[in-house]
Amino acid sequence: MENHPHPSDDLAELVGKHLIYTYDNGWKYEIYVKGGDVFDYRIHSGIVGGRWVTDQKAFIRKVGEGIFKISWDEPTGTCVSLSINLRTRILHGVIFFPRWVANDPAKTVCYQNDHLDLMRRYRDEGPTYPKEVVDEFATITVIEDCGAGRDDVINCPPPCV
Ligand code: FER
Repeated sequence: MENHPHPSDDLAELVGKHLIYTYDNGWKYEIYVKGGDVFDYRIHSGIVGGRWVTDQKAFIRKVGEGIFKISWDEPTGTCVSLSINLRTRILHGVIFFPRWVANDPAKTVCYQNDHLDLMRRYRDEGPTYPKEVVDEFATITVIEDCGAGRDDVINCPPPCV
């Protein structure tokens, strides 16, 4: 039994939200939280700008009032964990890129859902190490409540918002 309050089940404030944010290093990203364990995203700029993904499974947790974490492992082997504060509109992301992505990011720039086998092949070919860890804060510039389960929020490559 946990001996501390455990807010992780109440995702109502996050699910259905559409966010656009810009990292302090200039990289601009967009996510739509489609459900309690799934989201869509689009990358506007940065080393993998142009990449977009729908129905990515993730661990989504509430860790405080208005504060959430989304963590996942991509078919490419890139792992990401986002901490999102909806109240202060600040996000912190940690991205763990395998070496092959850091060396040649353009290989991952696509609508990933149409290339899942290729991404897994690249992942398995590697190299994986040394990982490139990117640890950055971002400013959330847009928070829009779209409601859960929509397929029309992120449905084309960037830029198209
Ligand atoms: C993010 C940082 C990185 C993000 C996605 C990634 C959806 C994914 C990068 C990749 O797969 O190459 O904030 O938000």
